[in-house]
Amino acid sequence: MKTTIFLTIAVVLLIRSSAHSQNPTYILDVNDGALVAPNIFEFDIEMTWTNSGVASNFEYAGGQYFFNIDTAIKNGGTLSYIPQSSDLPSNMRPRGPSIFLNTVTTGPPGTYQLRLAVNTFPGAGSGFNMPSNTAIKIYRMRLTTTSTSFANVPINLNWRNALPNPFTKIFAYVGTTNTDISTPLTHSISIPGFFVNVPYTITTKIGIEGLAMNNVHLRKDSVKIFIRDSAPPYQILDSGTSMLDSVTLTATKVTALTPGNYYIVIKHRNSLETWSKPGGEPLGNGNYFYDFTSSASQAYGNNLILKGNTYCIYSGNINGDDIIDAEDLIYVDNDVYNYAPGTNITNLNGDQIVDIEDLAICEKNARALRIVQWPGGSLLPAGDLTFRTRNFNSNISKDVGDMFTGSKKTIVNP
Ligand SMILES: [Ca+2]
Ligand SMILES: [Ca+2]
Repeated sequence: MKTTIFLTIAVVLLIRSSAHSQNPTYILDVNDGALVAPNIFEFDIEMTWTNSGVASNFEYAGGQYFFNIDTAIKNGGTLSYIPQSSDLPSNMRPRGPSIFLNTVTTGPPGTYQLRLAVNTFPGAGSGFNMPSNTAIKIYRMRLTTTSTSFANVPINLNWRNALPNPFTKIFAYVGTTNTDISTPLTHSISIPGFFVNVPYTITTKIGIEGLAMNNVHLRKDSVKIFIRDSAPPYQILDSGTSMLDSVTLTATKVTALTPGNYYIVIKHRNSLETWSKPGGEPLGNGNYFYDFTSSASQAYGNNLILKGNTYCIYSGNINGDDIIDAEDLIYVDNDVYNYAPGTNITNLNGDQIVDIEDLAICEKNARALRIVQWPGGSLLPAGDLTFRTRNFNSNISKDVGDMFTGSKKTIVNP
């Protein structure tokens, strides 16, 4: 009997102790970094409650948030650190954003502190109830330099998590007690590489078979330049339309992608989509030049044709899919028959009319069944179709040996 009473008391104490002393746990993360201008960088500070069901609640009482960053990013200008949006009610937001130059006693030489001081504690019962497993934005912060751009060096953003003061601390009402629940091991920075990227220019030199004559183009034309991941599924990470100069044969694309290997992919309105050579190109270290005209091997699968001294991408892909075949040839043939003007997409050589010269280019490539060469194998990803010039009904068999007698295809989405 005595033992039973003792055990009962022990269990009751254990339950009471458990219910009242379990701290909430959380992840405090920096993410969604974005260079919104060459001299403006923004990022989110987010908190997520991670032990719902163990801790009965997470009543956020307040927090102070401190980072170190490399001073060199200011690029000769002066930095400012300004809060943007927050999910917290205004009285719960950290205050007094400021920048402090570290000394030998406060931090590593050559670093600034980014500071956000604690809010006024609201009192138990008046704190902010964190939802379970849902990221709450403490603040989106904006870092600006008065220089025209940041220096292209790593920002080296790191949490200040330990002495010397000041460092990051999080408080919650546990029961009714305002409690330091800080766990530096769950403070993270989730911005891959976390470089401040000054935009840089990719210049591509491109020959287009139909337009090329004596190593220049008969006229200017626009091309689309895609920057794609070098790893499967080779996602499009950036893209743009650029005018291709008829003399220099160059077109440019400005990007701020983080340093890494990427494929450069060219699409022209009536030519075959062409990828840069296997392995991808090391972008992100300043301006970059890529020459599709210097060698067949500059294109994935050597998918270029020499015209004069210029390697060119194949012309004659009228419907914008991944092959030059009878479907394309039928369109050129129809327009030749109708004396279509040079503004037509079937005009491959850029002169004033669709005629036998255009037909000859398309027929040569259709007979060879020129197809897009890329690292993923045969067919391009379905998503690429959104960039196609036209979509055609493909339910009609391709009759290579009898190209001129095929029936005209149905335009599904002209
Ligand atoms: Ca085609
Ligand atoms: Ca023509």
